[in-house]
Amino acid sequence: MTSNKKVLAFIEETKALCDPKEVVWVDGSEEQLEAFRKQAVEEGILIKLNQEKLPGCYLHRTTQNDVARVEGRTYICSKNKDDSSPINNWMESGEAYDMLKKLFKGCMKGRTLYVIPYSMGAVGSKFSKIGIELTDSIYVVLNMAIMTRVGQKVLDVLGDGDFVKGLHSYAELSEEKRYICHFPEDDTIISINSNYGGNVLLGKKCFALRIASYLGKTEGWMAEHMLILGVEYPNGETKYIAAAFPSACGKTNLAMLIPPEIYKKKGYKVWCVGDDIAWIRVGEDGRLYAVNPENGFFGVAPGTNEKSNPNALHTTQKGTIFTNVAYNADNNTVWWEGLDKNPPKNGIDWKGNPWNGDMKDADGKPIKGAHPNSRFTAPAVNCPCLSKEFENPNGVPLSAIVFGGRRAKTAPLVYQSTSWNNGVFVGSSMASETTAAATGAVGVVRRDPMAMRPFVGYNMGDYFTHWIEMGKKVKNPPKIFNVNWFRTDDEGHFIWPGFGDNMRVLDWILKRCAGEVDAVETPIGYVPKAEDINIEGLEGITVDTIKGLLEIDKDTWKEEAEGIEKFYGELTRVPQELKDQLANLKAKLNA
Ligand code: GTP
Ligand code: SPV
Ligand code: MN
Repeated sequence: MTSNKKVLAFIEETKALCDPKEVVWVDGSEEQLEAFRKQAVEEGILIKLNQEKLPGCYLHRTTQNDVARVEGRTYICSKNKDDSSPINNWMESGEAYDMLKKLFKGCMKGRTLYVIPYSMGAVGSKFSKIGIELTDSIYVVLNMAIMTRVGQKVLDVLGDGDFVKGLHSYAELSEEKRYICHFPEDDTIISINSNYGGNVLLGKKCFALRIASYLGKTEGWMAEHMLILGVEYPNGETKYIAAAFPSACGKTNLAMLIPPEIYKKKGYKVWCVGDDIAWIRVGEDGRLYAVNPENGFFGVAPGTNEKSNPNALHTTQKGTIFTNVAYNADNNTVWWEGLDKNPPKNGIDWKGNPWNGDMKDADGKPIKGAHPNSRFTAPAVNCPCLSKEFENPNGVPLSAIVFGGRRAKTAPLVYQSTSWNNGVFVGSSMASETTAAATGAVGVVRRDPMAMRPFVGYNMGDYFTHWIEMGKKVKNPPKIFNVNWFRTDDEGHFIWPGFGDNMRVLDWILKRCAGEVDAVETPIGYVPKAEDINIEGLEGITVDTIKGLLEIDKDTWKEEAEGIEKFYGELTRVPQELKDQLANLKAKLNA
């Protein structure tokens, strides 16, 4: 498969340490993948679903203690502690290698070691990066084959070159011995005792964000937790937007948005370039260009339906692996909360227990059929709104960068920053309510700078400085905005309809970028005039509703500024530019 000595040495070392019974190279051919699927079904790892309704689709259930990213057990390992962040877990590299070696010793006895050569980004593009993941999990192999470009073609491009090393074993799936360790200084990722998503599909958060953010800092580009979408105008011109929202805060939904009727009628279309990760560089024309390094979507299943996200639903109808959703034994299909009003009568929940859609636990609470963080792994090519620029190695030029999170109060529907550095400040001070995408409490507000808190591979203060430095390199920087789809009324209901109607906010954002609409200056930035948000055809929303959604309460924002100051105090190396921005915000709020 390859004569790359570093790849061969990596495999030999791993064989000696983990003691697998055999080594199998993933060549990327459909025949081999089909054989893997068959084997996974025989071993009870996958359930083959109804091939008429869901061709090529399978269901997998994880163990119950392994259903989300584990931030508490995710480490950045480096020589010096301050090259990580006080808000991330750190281990000294040498110590981490020693600990991991003990855990990996003999862990693959009797198992197959799979070698997955994969490319993040189009194979052979000068901006793409190559990884080799060694794993004992056939589930990881089949998911990586959807999420990334895998196989011989990647080795051919790699030649004698360098790559990011990834070593994974599900070992004993022990929670106490679960570790996801990153060594940015060595281009290495080591993961053990999990078999779930972001913990084990090492090309995704581990490489494309944690390792890549460090590479970006060193090489002068950016790896960001952002969707990328294109808005096509009736005249055929397309403008691109990248948006960073924390996990389970609406990236996949926004990326695949279908415009409301009034926009569709005029000829507006939205195209998806990516739903989770953007690698961003300065183009020759002085603009920022973004590519999506992934090849598939690892999306949240619950809440996905024909109305909220028909494009995502359509994307999952073939060649998809569902993880931890409910099973319908009557027709051999899958179901999740929010899919439709017809849960299976004769079903099995994500834990593997009989389930009929109407069951309560000992406390009288409804038992869910699907885990709240259940997901689909679906090929990008299935997506009806996939951008024709998806494979473009140079990426798409960004008109706007958007930050956002889940805030029941505080953040208005949308506002624009006043400059690049002010936009970096807005991103750095983002906060959002936690979700089921990571283990731990749900609904707690925490600071999540640029939606990267769990994903920066180095010191957060240095990461902010890198953003400021990048701003100096772009002649025509994108404008930076913040959105919040999640403001609630007194009863806790979302006020803004969201989903497709978010197009109305994107419309304002792009008009601002083109200098076509005015705005109101406030202490936090530029807010729309309420009548400039198009509400034509929206039931139950008036200009007054929009006024409410755009309201900025000074006292709440004074508290917010305190919160930002406290957060900066928890970090090290926060650049002076951002401290100045904070002082400026406080002065304006007190004026
Ligand atoms: P990750 O894949 O974990 O990074 O999540 P994501 O950011 O892609 O979030 P996703 O689009 O999967 O949405 C997560 C949850 O938010 C789902 O339950 C959606 O139904 C809900 N959601 C998404 N967009 C909106 C919106 O505009 N309004 C409201 N109210 N909910 C939304
Ligand atoms: C996220 O949590 O942001 C995800 C899922 O996209 S995972 O791949 O598990 O990180
Ligand atoms: Mn997503």
